[in-house]
Amino acid sequence: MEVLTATSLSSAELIELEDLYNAHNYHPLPVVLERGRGVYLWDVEGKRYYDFLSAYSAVNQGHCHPRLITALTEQAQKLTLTSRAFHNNLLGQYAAFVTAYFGYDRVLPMNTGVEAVETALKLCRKWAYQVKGIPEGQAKFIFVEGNFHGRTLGVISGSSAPESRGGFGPFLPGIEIVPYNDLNALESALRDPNTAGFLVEPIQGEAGVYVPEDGYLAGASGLCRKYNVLFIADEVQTGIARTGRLLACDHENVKPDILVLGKALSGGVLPVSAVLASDEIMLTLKPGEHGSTFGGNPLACAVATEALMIVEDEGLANNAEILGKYFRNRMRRLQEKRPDLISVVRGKGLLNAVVINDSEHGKTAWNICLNLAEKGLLAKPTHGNIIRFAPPLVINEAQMDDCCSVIEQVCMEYELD
Ligand code: IF1
Repeated sequence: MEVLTATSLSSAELIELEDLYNAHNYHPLPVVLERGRGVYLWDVEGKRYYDFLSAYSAVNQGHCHPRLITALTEQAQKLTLTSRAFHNNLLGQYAAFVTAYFGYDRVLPMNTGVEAVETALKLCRKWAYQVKGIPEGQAKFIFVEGNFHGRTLGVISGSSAPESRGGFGPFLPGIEIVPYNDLNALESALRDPNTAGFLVEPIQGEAGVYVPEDGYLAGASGLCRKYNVLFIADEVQTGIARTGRLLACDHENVKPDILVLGKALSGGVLPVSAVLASDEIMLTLKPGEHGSTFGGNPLACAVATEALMIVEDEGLANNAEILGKYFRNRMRRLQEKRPDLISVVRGKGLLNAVVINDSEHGKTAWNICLNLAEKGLLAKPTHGNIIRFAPPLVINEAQMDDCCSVIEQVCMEYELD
């Protein structure tokens, strides 16, 4: 079998190869990327783009951040994986660092975001039976409408999206779905004494960057405390400075009982996720009851430590806060000029979305993204007509100004049918 190496195949030829030999579980924009640095990506023809998706907020520190690549390559020369059958010299140091960084007693290291969410749910069940005293097998979770927590059978069991659940049944029992941003609905569900945990994204990313009203997170956290239910924050996409604070929960000074992190925890260099919680919760798990081959591997520890230090050293949360406001102001001025095209501009920090008035479900938004790509800016619609704009948090004012001008030009030129 001829081994494919870096070749001079064109974008079209590479897309054709993917189409022939890859599962068809995505519908990407017709762009084939080969290199990234900071806010920039280059395709195989050498065309440069601004990245306004950041791999769904995994590349907050910018593509191929030199400090991350150094941490990765130096550690890769020493030791990449031992499994947890033995100790390694970095896990203890990383655990001490990351628990202090976020203010928790303990961390359980995993790899992908959904593994961390599943881990949080398993922890919550253990706590429900051992600490809260819910009868074995009766523990209930509360999820919210419009949630996205990953693609495993466990979390799609709590999804309200037909495209996430269709054809994958039967599902996990014991999950009640309540409306997002509705404290009354949450409280009535919390009254069930068998409720163990409430899982929520502080801002709903995939649903279209839904920012709940001020006070929702604090209210939900207070209700969970009142009913002795664990508040589980899925900050896989909103965490690590994306929304203008280290965590989206920080905007309301809410401290989740269980914090779920992923994506930018490694700056997009390799899959690293984490669950953080108190001793009371975390120590309900005994040796052999949960784990992962790669969880807590020394390569991940080295990279994640550096990724978090970069967030602090480069003031990425503050940059996201300032340039996010700048972006929304420019987009709201654009909306005033094209109210026929743009219906809503919303977001927090550098997690933003522009909702397009779409006649055919998603055609206009898709065409706008194709035109943006033509002009060197990559963004992709979610749920048809919502364009998510989420650049790496290292973007500077000049680059943001340049990108806003591109978006304004494309939208002002766009002619609705
Ligand atoms: C895809 C969406 C975003 C997440 C939150 C957990 C996970 C994700 C809040 C699971 C992952 C990714 C998955 C990826 C595209 C992207 C995505 F469009 F799918 F929904 F960001 F909005 N919690 N989101 O956003 O993390 O297991 O993927 O590491 O599946 O297409 P993961």
